[in-house]
Amino acid sequence: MALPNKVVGELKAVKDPEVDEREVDILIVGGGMAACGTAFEVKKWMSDDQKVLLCDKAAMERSGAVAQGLSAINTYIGENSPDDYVRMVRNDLMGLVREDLIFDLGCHVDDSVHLFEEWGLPIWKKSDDGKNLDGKKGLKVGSLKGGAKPVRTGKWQIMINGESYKRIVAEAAKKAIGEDDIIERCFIVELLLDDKVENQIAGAVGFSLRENKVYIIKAKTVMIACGGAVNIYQPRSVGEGKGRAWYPVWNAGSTYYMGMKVGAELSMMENRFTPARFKDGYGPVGAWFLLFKAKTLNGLGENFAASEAAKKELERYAPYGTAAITPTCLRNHLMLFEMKEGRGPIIMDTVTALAELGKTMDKKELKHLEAEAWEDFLDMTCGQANLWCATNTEPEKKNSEVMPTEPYLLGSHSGCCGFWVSGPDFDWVPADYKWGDGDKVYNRMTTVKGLFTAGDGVGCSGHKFSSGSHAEGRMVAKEMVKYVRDHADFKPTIGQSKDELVDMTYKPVRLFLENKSYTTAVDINPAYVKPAGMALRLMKATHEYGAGTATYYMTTSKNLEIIMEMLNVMKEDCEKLAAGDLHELMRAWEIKHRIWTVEAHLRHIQFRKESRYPGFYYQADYPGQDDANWFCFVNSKYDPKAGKFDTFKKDYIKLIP
Ligand code: SFD
Ligand code: AMP
Repeated sequence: MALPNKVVGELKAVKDPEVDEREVDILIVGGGMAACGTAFEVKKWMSDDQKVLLCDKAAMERSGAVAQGLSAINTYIGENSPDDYVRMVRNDLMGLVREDLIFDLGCHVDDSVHLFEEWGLPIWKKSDDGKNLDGKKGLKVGSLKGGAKPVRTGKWQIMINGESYKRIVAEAAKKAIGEDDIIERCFIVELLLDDKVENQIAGAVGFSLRENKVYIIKAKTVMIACGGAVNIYQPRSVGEGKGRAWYPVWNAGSTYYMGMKVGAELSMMENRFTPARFKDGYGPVGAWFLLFKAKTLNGLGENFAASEAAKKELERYAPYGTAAITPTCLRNHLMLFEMKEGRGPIIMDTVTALAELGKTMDKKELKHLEAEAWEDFLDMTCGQANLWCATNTEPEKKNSEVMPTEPYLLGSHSGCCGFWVSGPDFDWVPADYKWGDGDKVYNRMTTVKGLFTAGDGVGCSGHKFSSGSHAEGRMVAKEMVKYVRDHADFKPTIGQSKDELVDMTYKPVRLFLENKSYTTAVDINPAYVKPAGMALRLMKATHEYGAGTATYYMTTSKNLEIIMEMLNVMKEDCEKLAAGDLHELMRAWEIKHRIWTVEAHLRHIQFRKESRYPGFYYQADYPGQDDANWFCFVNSKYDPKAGKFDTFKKDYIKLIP
C-alpha cells in the first residue's frame, strides 16, 4: 500500500537514511500500463521459489499516463488483421518501424482489452440498429469477447467510459502480484550492472518518497517501464497554468536515462510526438475528429485540410502524405503551414459537428451527445472541461482552438523513440532483429542481458497506446521468467558498496545540509543549484535551440551544436543539485533523467541529416526526406565504462508487403 504522508508538507531529508536491501529474481520498475501487465501475468509463470518486486514512484491506482483515465482504447484489432495494423503504424511513422514488434503486439493486444472488460471497464457497444450504447447499456448487449460490437471511432479505436480505467487495471495487477511484492512511492534512480558478468543487469537503486530510506535491490532480471518524457520542452502553459501538459508530468524520461546509462542501445530517439491538442487545456482531439467527425478550420473559416494547397503540400511527402489516412506529423505540418502563412489560428468546428450529428437525433439523444462531448474530457483531461467552463464554452455553441503543443518523447502513442529490443523468436524475424543468449531469444530484451522494457520504452513500434502497452508488459513477464529459469546459476553481484550507493542517491541532500546555512535564502547558494532552476534552464534551452515551439519546431546544425554544449554544462552542474526534502530529492533526480534524455533526442536529430517527421520537427539545413541515405533506423549506445556515446545506422527490413 502507498504510505501516506506523515507530516504536513514534504518530509525533510536527513543525511543518513535507513537502507533496505532486497534480492529478487524479477524487478519491475514502474507501475503504469505496461508494468501492470507484467504484474498481472508474471506469477502465472513463476515457480514458487522465485521472487518478484514492483517499484512505482507513485501509487499504482493513479500513476502514469492513464492517471486521469481515458475515453478511448486506441488499439483494438477486432475485425482487422495484425498485418494491416503494421501497415497503419508504418504509414503513420513515415515508413520506419520494426514490423516484427508491431505484428507481434497486434496478435496479443485484444486479449488485454477483453480482460479490462472482464475486470469492469465499461466499453461502448453498437446496438443492432446502429445506436451507441455506453456505460451499463453497453454491458447489456454482451462482452467484446462474446462477440458484441464495440463503438469504433476510427478503424483501430474503441470508446470506453474510462474515468476509472487505471484503477481497474491496477487493482487486477495488485491482486495478481500481491501487496507484499509492491513498493509504492519508491523512485528508482539508477540501474546496476553486474560486477562479474559483462553487460548483465544486476539490480537497481532508489529511495522512498515517504521515509528517509534507500532501497538497494539485487535482481537477475529487470524491466523498466517508467513511461515517456514530459516537461523537457517549455510548455505552452505559463503562469497559473504552468504544470499543465498533455502527457503525464511525472514521467521524466527515467526509462531512457536508466537504460542508456547501463549501455542499452537506443533507437529512433530523434522521433518525438508533438500532438495537436485543444489549446491551453491539452484536451486530445481523436474523439472529435473520429467520433464526432469534426473538421478543423483556419482563421478564415476554411477547411484547409481539404484545400488544393494542402493536397499539394502532402504530395511532397508521398507515399505517406498521399495515403488514405494522413500521418499524424503531416496533420500537424498542415496546421503549421496555415499558421505560418498567416491563416491561423486553427479551430475545431465543434458546433457544426454536433449540429450535423444531431440532425438524426431526438431531444434526449441530443442531450446525451452533448454529455458525451463533455465526458470525453472529464474522463481523461478534466482540466480541459474546467477550461470550457471557465471560458463559457459550450461546444455546441462555441468552437475551440487547437494547437500543436510542446514536444514529448514516448514510444507507445504516436511516437516511436525507445530501446532497440529483440523481437519474437519466429523464423520470419531476421537474425538482426532477435537476440538473447546463445540460441535462446528473449522477446523485448534490450541489448543489456536481463534488461527488458515495454510500452513507452520500446523503440520503433508506436501506436500501442494503453492496451498495447499492457499487452506488451504481459509478454515481457513470460520472457523474464524464462530468462530467470535459463540462468538459474546466475547470482547478481553489485560492484558498488552500500555506502557508495547511498552517497550517490542522497548526494543532493548531503550537499544541501552541508551548505544551507551559508545564505539566508535557501534557494540561493554559491555551493549548489536547486532542481526547479535547473528545470527552467533545460526548458529554455530546448525551447530556443532544440526545435521547440519558439521556433515552430525548427532547428539547425549550429543551434544543435550550441545546445549540445549547454547540455554538457547542465550535466556538470547536476553534480551540484541540492535537495532539502524528499520531494525535492525526486525533482533533483528527475531533472538529471530529463537532461540525459533530451541529449539523446538531440544527438539523434543531429545524426539524421534529414527532416523525417515534418510537423514534429524540422532541420532547416536538411529539409525534407532523403530516402537514399536515411531510410534506416538511427541507434545510439552509451558506453558506461568509457562514458562516451556512439551513434550509428541500423538497417530497416520490410517484412510485411
Ligand atoms: O486521447 C517510475 N494514451 C492513450 N491511450 C489509449 O489507449 N487511448 C487514449 O485515448 C489515449 N490518449 C491519452 C493517453 C495518455 C494521456 C496522458 C492522455 C491521453 C491525456 C496513451 C497511454 O496512456 C500510454 O500509451 C500508456 O499509458 C503507456 O504505458 P507505460 O506503461 O509505458 O507508461 P505509463 O502508463 O505512463 O506508466 C509509467 C509508470 O512509471 C512510473 N515511474 N517508477 C519508479 N521509478 C521511476 N524513476 C519512475 N518514473 C516513472 C510512473 O509512476 C508510472 O507508474 S489520447 O491522447 O490518444
Ligand atoms: P489523439 O486524441 O490525437 O491522441 O488521437 C487518438 C487516436 O485517434 C489515435 O489513434 C490517433 O492516431 C487517431 N487520430 C486522431 N486524429 C485523427 C485524424 N484526424 N485522422 C485519423 N486518425 C486520427
